[in-house]
Order: sequence, then C-alpha cells, then structure tokens
Amino acid sequence: MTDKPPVAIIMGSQSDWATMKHAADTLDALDVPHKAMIVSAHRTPDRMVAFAKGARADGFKVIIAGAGGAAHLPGMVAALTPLPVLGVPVESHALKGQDSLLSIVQMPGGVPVGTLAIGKAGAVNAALLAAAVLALSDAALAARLDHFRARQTAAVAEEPVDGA
Ligand code: RP5
Repeated sequence: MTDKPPVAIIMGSQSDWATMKHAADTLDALDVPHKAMIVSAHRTPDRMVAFAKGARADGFKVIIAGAGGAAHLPGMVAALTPLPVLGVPVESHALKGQDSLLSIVQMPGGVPVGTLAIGKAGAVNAALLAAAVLALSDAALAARLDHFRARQTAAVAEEPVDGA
C-alpha cells in the first residue's frame, strides 16, 4: 500500500454517512486505507469537480460514491475521472431508495458506474468490490479477502434456531 489511501468514499450529504459508514467499516476490517468526504453534486459542485478531476493524481484507485434521491453524484464523478466508480444508492425517505437506484444505475453507455444494492448491503459490497479490485495487485489483501469469505462461510449455521 502507498501512504495515500487508495479508496475514496464520497457522499452527497452528512445524512448519507449512516449508510456509507458500512463501507468504511468493511474496508477497515480488511485493513484497506480510505478517506471519507462529503462531496455534493448540487450543493458543492465546485468541490465535486475539483475532487473528481484530481482523484487519480491524489493517489486514489477506486471511488465509492453514495447518494440519495436524484443521485447524480456517482455519474457526474464518473464523467470527470478515469478511475472506477462504484455507486451506492442511499435509501431515501420518499421513495425508499428506488429513486437513488434508478438515478445511479441508468447511466448511458460510455460512462460506467458500477451500481450496488440500496443501502447497507450496497455500501458493504462496494467496499468488498473495491478491495477485490485492489487485491488484483496486492497478494496480502487477496489473502485477507479469502479469510473474510472463509469466516463468513464458517459463521453460517447448518440449521436455524429460534430467537437468533
Ligand atoms: C442527496 O440528497 C444526498 O446524497 C442525500 O442522500 C439526499 C438528502 O440530503 P440531505 O437533505 O439529508 O442533506 O444529495
């Protein structure tokens, strides 16, 4: 690993952090350095452009972008950087994240955003995908990912119990 964190976790609002923290926690569990930032496409557009245009030079390798509602942040960032962008649809109050999901997933051909599930599962899986990308050139991280999977498998009981 370099001194600079390879994963950026950006989100449109402080209110997204409860969801996006699951991405941070998952990266922590895999010992993958990361930096979390609030970058809003509509409230801080200049910050978004500066971040996205400078992300590769800043040493980031993968960007995880979470947003809710009219969730244009992941697509806008993907338009401004060659780095892989993983989009996490944050669950909105009005439409339960369906709006976020469709906003992020329906990118026109040519500018991809790898779109995950709505909410916590999407944030966790975005982190696991980011780690898998980095593990292509990091054997120690690949081993940690293997251990993560093995622990997950070992934690699944063969039979259900009441009250678990
Ligand atoms: C989006 O608007 C954010 O990503 C957030 O999910 C949503 C609501 O933001 P707040 O009004 O809670 O700041 O930009």
